[in-house]
Amino acid sequence: MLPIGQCRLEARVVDITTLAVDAIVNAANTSLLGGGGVDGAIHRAAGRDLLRECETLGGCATGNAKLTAGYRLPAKHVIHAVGPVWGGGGHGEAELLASCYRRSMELAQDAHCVSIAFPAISCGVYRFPAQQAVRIAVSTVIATLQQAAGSISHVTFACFDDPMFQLYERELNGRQAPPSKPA
Ligand code: AR6
Repeated sequence: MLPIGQCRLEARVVDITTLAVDAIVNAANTSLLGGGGVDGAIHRAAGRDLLRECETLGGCATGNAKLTAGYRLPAKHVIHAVGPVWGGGGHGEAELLASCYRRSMELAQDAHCVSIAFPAISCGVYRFPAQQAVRIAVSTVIATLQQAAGSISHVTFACFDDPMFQLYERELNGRQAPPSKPA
């Protein structure tokens, strides 16, 4: 658990579809019409009405995000973010991934969300190297929180497995302020 101002950041091994937060982020594709991985799990859990709303959105560019309702999910909203497909690192992948986290935080703040949960966007089918992706996720969320005080007071990084959780833990712990020395 890492405090940044009034906000707490934490990593958990958890199925993101079970979280009763204000917004969960989906690792979507540009069609926004569903797929495998976390996208498939979110659409299955939310039900057909989520797809119906997504069909009205006209897709989404890589690096951007769009917000829908959560329907049958315990989460109030879904923020569909489109991460980059890893192509070796020379195609703006890092900046596009950072943009996903920034846009998702902006949309969540605009919707007055207090709590938000992210999956490891692009780290599955899109093959983004996990360690670099985790560094980008944590640093971008922290930068967003530091730039503008908003509604968000709890950020969860939802990890599907323990190796991913360990990467987030190391990244979050590495940013803890060192304990102050006694005078
Ligand atoms: N809860 C939390 N994390 C999960 C869950 C879950 N229920 N399911 C998977 N993960 P991926 P991408 C983790 O492939 O790489 C889809 O077909 C998973 O272990 O879901 O951004 C879309 O439609 C991994 O760490 O997303 C796109 O076409 C992370 O979520 C494409 O995949 C992301 O893996 C997007 O690929």
